[in-house]
Amino acid sequence: MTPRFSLDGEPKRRFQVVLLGGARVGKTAIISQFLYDKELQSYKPTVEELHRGEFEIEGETLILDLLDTSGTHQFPAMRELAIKQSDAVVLVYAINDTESWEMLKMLKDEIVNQYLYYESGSFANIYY
Ligand SMILES: Nc1nc2c(ncn2[C@@H]2O[C@H](COP(=O)(O)OP(=O)(O)O)[C@@H](O)[C@H]2O)c(=O)[nH]1
Ligand SMILES: [Mg+2]
Repeated sequence: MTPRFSLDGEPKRRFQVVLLGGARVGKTAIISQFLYDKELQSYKPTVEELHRGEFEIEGETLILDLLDTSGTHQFPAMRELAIKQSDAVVLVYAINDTESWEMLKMLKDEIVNQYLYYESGSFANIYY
């Protein structure tokens, strides 16, 4: 939802992805494995944490910020802001937790409504 170019016309170098989903579905574990190659040993509830990764792509250094959230226990206003400030949303559920799948439907509707609200219907990049 954030612009692709900065004000001076330079291509964007920082992208933010937010992970949303129920509690204990593995959001923090995904970030930990992806950025640090580490498996989580013990469970510690997340409030909100930003993890930064830097990647060299075609000679350019790009920054990928991964925003870890506490999922649905978060205040709706916090979630709304996190979605608004991110370029993409990753919805996470646990395959052994039916409720966490049901929760994604609610989150998906929230995200779609928010995009439609801010972009007045012009937002077309919604993939399932
Ligand atoms: N067996 C298994 N355990 C996982 C997996 N992903 C996360 N866990 C464990 O599930 C617990 C909750 O994971 P966490 O990433 O903290 O969940 P979050 O609340 O969504 O951030 C932790 O103890 C993890 O080690 C997985 O893919 N397989
Ligand atoms: Mg967590």
